[in-house]
Amino acid sequence: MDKFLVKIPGDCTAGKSRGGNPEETGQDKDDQSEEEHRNKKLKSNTHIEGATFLKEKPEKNYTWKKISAEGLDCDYTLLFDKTEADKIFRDLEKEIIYFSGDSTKVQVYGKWYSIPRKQVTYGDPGLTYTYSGVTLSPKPWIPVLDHIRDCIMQATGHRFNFVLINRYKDGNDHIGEHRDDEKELVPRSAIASVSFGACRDFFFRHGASRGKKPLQRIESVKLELAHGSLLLMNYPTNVHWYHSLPVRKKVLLPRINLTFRKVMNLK
Ligand SMILES: O=C(O)CCC(=O)C(=O)O
Ligand SMILES: [Mn+2]
Repeated sequence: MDKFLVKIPGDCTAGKSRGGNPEETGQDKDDQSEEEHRNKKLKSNTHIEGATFLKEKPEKNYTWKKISAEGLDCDYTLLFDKTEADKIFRDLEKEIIYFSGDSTKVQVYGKWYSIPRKQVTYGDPGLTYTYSGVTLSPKPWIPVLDHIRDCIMQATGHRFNFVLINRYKDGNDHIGEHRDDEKELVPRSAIASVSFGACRDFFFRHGASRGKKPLQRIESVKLELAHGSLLLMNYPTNVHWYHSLPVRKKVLLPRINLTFRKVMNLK
């Protein structure tokens, strides 16, 4: 398989770099109120809420790397420095309670399998998410997830109402090739993928390049998702490209990935 490695700031070996302008990412907004929020945020970091003046956290500058290919549009940055990422990782390990029992199985071609990782969803009340034949109801938001969600909002202008969390105990745990194309997702919405713990390889493969006799030879895209990183998958990435986190026997440490999504209430 032909691959190319996208060199990204703060990858598994590199140091952390900051600076730059989040406006340069050029991501589309699918919601006008988000756009307004972002414009307001840029004009001033002080706002009025009721009669109280609240000082928002100082704006951070992020160094964004654009990752693009035919039908693939992603933005990558280090969202948290090492100290903060370490603290969040510890909090997640303490606070997140993963699904057990039937919710830990997926259906593939009619057969049920245990997933090779732990999984759970958190989100706004009333939402549900069907993933590989399993309908997942979210647990209510908790402070550590609110904090990550707020930081994503600050960095990207996107507000998410749902998060799917995957915990990979070591390099044997993995996720197979798939697209995030569930019917509950708001059409054309971005997905924000935040990672903590072990740095892992992450692959994108174009749909036309899959299978024994691919229709086209489009180079795969390989990323390394670092501790504290954010990968923003913009439309139409998940229409054309499949992604996976393969087994890496040499990885001995755990990793937690959170994919923040905009989910519709289909009831
Ligand atoms: O662990 C990752 O980086 C990817 C997780 C993922 O693709 C998913 O939850 O849909
Ligand atoms: Mn996915």
